[in-house]
Amino acid sequence: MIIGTAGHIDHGKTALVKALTGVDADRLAEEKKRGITIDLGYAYAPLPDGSVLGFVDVPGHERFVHNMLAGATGIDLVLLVIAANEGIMPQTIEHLQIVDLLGIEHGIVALTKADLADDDMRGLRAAEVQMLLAKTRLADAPILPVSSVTGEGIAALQTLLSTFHTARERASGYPRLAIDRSFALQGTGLVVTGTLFSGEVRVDDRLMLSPKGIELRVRGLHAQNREAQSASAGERCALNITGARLGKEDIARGDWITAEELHAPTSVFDIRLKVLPSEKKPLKHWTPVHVHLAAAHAMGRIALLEGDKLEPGGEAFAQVMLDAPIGALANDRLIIRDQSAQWTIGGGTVIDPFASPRNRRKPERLIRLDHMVRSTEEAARRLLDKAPGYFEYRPFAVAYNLKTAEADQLWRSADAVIAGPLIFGKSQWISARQALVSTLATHHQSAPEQPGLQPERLRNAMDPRLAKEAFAEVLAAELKIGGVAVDGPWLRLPTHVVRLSKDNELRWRHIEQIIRAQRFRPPRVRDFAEALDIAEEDVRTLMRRVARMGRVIEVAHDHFFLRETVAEMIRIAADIGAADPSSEITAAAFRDRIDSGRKVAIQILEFFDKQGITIRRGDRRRIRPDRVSYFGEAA
Ligand SMILES: Nc1nc2c(ncn2[C@@H]2O[C@H](COP(=O)(O)OP(=O)(O)O)[C@@H](O)[C@H]2O)c(=O)[nH]1
Ligand SMILES: [Mg+2]
Repeated sequence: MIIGTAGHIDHGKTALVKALTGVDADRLAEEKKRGITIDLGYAYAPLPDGSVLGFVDVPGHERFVHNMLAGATGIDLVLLVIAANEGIMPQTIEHLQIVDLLGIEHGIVALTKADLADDDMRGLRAAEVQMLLAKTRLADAPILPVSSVTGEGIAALQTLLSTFHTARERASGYPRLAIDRSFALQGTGLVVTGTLFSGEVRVDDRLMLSPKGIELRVRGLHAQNREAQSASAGERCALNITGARLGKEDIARGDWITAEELHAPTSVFDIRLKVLPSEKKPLKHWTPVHVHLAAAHAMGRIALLEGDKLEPGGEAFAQVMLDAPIGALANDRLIIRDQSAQWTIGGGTVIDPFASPRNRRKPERLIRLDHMVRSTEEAARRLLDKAPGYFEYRPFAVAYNLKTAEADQLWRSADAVIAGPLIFGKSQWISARQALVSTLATHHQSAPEQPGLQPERLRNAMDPRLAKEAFAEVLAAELKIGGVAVDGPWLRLPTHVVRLSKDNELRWRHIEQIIRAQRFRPPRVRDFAEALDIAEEDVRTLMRRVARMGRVIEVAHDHFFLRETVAEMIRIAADIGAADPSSEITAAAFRDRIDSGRKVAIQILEFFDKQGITIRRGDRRRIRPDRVSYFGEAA
């Protein structure tokens, strides 16, 4: 278990840690000289049962709240120190607010310097403290008078601490350690210390310095101040690390050491934000702030997602936009302080670590965030059950720090369908596929002359409309089982054949008779338009439709031949070639055989060239025997 001190400067935090552990946590020369704590201090106390209590001693001066914050994340229990002679002071309140915003649930209040207070004073302090704690998570925290000078209450406090055993929520998942200190040791090399937030670290593990993304290996480790082969979530660790591209200057407080899988730097993330009730003014949209997350500290802005301001004591979804990326995952706690780093505005919990400023205030986005403000299982279930019913599963697994096996287990129990990079709720998947097929069916019914719909048109016609990636997966699944067929650029149901409308069917029958009778010399579109007294454009559209049905071929512009006539003309060309000593097909011979004009004969031969039925070199043209039945059987 890790215990952190909190409280106003000079109230006896460091003296109390020394009384409990024998260790003077003020380690810097300047700290010793000035008698104040500036940076974090660490101390350990072995317990009779063999376990070890770890202490993080923090500075109480308002100027060093950023250091206090780096120490306060990752603690299990807060030792709130209040001097009995002075009582509640500004940083007592700020530290308590921070601890409460960080979600730390266990605490003990040490009324220090008890030797300087009589019974009346102690009673008064205890009453004041109870009032202060009343609205926080620590409302029921025990209050204990202690003195580091006389030793009063120290043994009682030790006993109380040893009875606290808190279980870590995140023993599972990949390892993630928040670095609060780094240094180089002669003969050992690089050492980092910090709290392991999740998972396990073992000697020889290959991990990553994040967000910088530098690979490293664990050469050795200490857990709770003892040499060990492995450390688990909730323990303070010192890791001896090495990496080909890793130098001391690469490592800073606030960096993470993580499994490669969790290395996912982010500078835009959505949070559930609480503004402290003690704030004087509402928090405005786009306020510049300092953001503290685990041991990291960054500058950025707060975009409010619900309304343009958030009243003191209020809570809402917000988006954090940082100047530089950090490592943040779902459920991480963060504290925001004002731009000049003078006071704490509020804090919150990361909901979606990989957000985007695009459409951030859209209702769908807020609903999605609302689904995600829950346990991992519940979030997954809601995202899969409720519209749109699909999401990218890899970022989700990273956000919630799920190992592959843990994620697979979750998807199995949610009865979900994995499709490419997406995961769909079963019923959402089924209904999306049905919607795609039925949308096509509806289209065919209302437009029997159309060959089908192009993919993007189909996507837009669907209700509800799927996002592009989701549509692609649903379509791929239908194509695979043959639920949908492709015709060039068109999608259609496999049963769909282009049919002419009644009017067009009548017109076509009339035209067909003429084309058939004229055989090698069919009239052109313009001729039919005149004969039938309809617009040229309408004849052209009709003929193209009939062409798509495979009944006629547009040999030259606006000049359609029956399919079987084209097949017959290919046979004629083949005959000419066969009869010629050098297999040559001349335009003159071809014209004679089809009894047509020279211009038309040449157009037909050029059409054959384009289709690869004949090959033309210079003036010589030959048939390709393998293409003779390209247009089917002759009449
Ligand atoms: N009389 C008395 N003085 C104390 C006690 N604990 C600490 N002090 C003194 O208070 C001053 C500040 O103590 P320190 O532990 O550095 O406070 P911190 O700033 O909260 O870490 C020092 O001069 C200590 O000697 C106590 O229990 N009784
Ligand atoms: Mg101190």
